[in-house]
Amino acid sequence: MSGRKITQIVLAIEQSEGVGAQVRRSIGQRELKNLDPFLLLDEFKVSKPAGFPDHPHRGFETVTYMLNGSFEHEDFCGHKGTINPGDLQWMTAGRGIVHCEMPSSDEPGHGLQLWVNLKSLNKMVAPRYQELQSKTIPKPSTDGVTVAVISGEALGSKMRQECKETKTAAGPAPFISQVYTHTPMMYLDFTLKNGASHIQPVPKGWTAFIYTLAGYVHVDSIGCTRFLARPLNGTVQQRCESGIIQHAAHLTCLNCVLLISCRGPDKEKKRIEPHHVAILDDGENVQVENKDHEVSRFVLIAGEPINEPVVKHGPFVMNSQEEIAEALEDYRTGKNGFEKAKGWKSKAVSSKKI
Ligand code: FJE
Ligand code: FE
Repeated sequence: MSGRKITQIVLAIEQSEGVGAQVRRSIGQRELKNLDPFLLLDEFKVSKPAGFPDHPHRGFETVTYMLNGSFEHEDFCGHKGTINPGDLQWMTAGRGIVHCEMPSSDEPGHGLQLWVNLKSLNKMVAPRYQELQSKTIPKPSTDGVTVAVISGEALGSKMRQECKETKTAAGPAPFISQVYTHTPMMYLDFTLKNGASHIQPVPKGWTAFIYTLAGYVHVDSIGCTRFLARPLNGTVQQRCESGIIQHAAHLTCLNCVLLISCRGPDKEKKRIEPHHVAILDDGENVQVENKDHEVSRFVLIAGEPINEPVVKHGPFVMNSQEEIAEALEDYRTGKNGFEKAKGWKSKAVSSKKI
């Protein structure tokens, strides 16, 4: 059994998106663009009247997971609903969706939005929604480890045994997610109490990462190349404890960051702080451990690489420049899936909520 190790840790940088909204972007920021099949991961915390008014998507799926507060959505086909804490919306944009995503609670809407690529064959499928309410998401728990199983399977054999013993298992195993994903994927939301440790199987060959929400989590790392992204107006607050700084460079991205990579000892456990993404190397499983007093909360996301060219232009993600030009033209003229886009305005926008 080979355990996966961290190869890179990157801080999610806060930036403005939509209208007046702030997101912490991890996957999709400059240092993390090639994480096939993942295109973007934003941790959003958005209060009214800010939000993400009418915008299109084509060629991928958006997965919106609410942590706190609520979001309302509405699309150009009249599909609408509310995503409440613990609920999840798995939206396959396919050939085209135009929609509006706005906070609907008085407290800020706080959650994660992941963009998962679709392979060429599926880019133009009909749009589809899978909406999971928190109460339908399995949340097995054992030895201080609780997992919300959004996609994939966790604590499988152990829970299966326990269910049998207590004769509570009726029908399909309750800890396997009911989500259908075009791209084979795992999406697990972990809560680890102090001292809890867990070994999670992750299919070999899949791209995998951890994104931390609260507390700290320890994970094995290889002589880790560590990218510390910090605003330039402050000094670098953190250094690779025992590492040698190999390279330091200013990046000319929008909100200028300082990038440092360094090598540490060849085998050690790294402590990951909140709002960081930790990229894992290949292997059959990953060991996660909470050695601190605070409760540790993080998501573990993995997926099978698509291995096709990726051409991204804002909300359109296709395989070539030509297909991007087609998407822009289809959206502009209301063709090939964007028929209902012509003249459509969400209620939120037309009633000038924003
Ligand atoms: C988008 C700019 C955007 N992150 N997190 C450009 F802001 C968006 C967009 C979002 C988004 C929405 C939610 Cl609910 C949460 C997000 C970006 O809607 F799609 C493009 N193209
Ligand atoms: Fe959207």
